[in-house]
Amino acid sequence: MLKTAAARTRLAGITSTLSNRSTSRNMASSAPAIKLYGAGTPNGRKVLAALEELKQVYGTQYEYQKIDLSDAKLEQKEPWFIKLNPNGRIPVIEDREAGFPVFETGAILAYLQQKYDVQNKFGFVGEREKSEVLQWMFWANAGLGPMMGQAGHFIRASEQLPYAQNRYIDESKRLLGVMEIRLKENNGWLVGDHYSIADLNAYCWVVAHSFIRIPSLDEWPAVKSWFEAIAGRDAVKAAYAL
Ligand SMILES: N[C@@H](CCC(=O)N[C@@H](CS)C(=O)NCC(=O)O)C(=O)O
Repeated sequence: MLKTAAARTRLAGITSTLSNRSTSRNMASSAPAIKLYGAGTPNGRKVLAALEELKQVYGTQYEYQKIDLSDAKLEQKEPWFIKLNPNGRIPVIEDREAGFPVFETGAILAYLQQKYDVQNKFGFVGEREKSEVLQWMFWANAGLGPMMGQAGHFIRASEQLPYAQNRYIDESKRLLGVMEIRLKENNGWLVGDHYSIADLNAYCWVVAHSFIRIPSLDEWPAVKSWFEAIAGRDAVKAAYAL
C-alpha cells in the first residue's frame, strides 16, 4: 500500500518508462537484424545473393535500401553513408543485433557466414578450408574484381586507350585461367567439396565477363560449368531479379 500521492506518482512514472522501453524494444526486434545498403552492381549483388542464400536455408530476414549511385545523386558519398562506410562505396550492412556496420564485400560475406550460417552450408569447419575460403576471397577481391572492373572502365571510357584495355582484359583472362586450374583440381568448387561464399564472391565478378569483350567462357570449361551451376541457384536468381 503506497502511503503518499508523491509515491504513487513516482511509481506511475517508473511503470510508464518501463512500458515505453519495452514498446521500443518490441519495435526494434520486429525490424530485421540486418539492413543492406546496396545497388544492382557486382558487389551489391554479391551481398544480396548471400542474404538470399541465408533466407532460403534459415529464413533470415533482411531489409534492403537501394543507394542511388548516379552522378546526380552520389548517395554513397553523403555524410550519413560515410559514417557507415568511410570508403563511400556500396555495399555496407548494419547488424542491428550487434550494433555495428560492416563494409567490404569480403568482410561482409565472412561476417554473415560466421554469424548466421550456423550449419556451415556456405562455409567449412576445417581449419584448412576456412583459410582457403579467405585465400580465394582475397584473391578475387584483390585480383579478379579490380581487373575486370578496370577493363570495363577503359572499354567504356570516352578516351579509348587500347593499351589499358588490353592490359586489364588480358589480366582478367589470366585470372579465369587460374580459376580453371583450381576448379579442375578441386572437383568443381573453389574450396572443399561444396559451394561456399568463396564461389559466390567470385561468381558475381565472372558474371561481368561479357561486358569486357569476353563473349563466352568456352575457353575455360570448368569455369563455365561452375558458373552455370551457381547461376541456376534459386537464391542467386532471386538476387539478380531484385
Ligand atoms: N572493395 C569494395 C568495392 C566496392 C565498390 O567498388 N562498389 C562500387 C559498386 S560495385 C561503388 O560503390 N561504386 C560507386 C563509387 O565508386 O562511388 C568491396 O568489395 O566492397
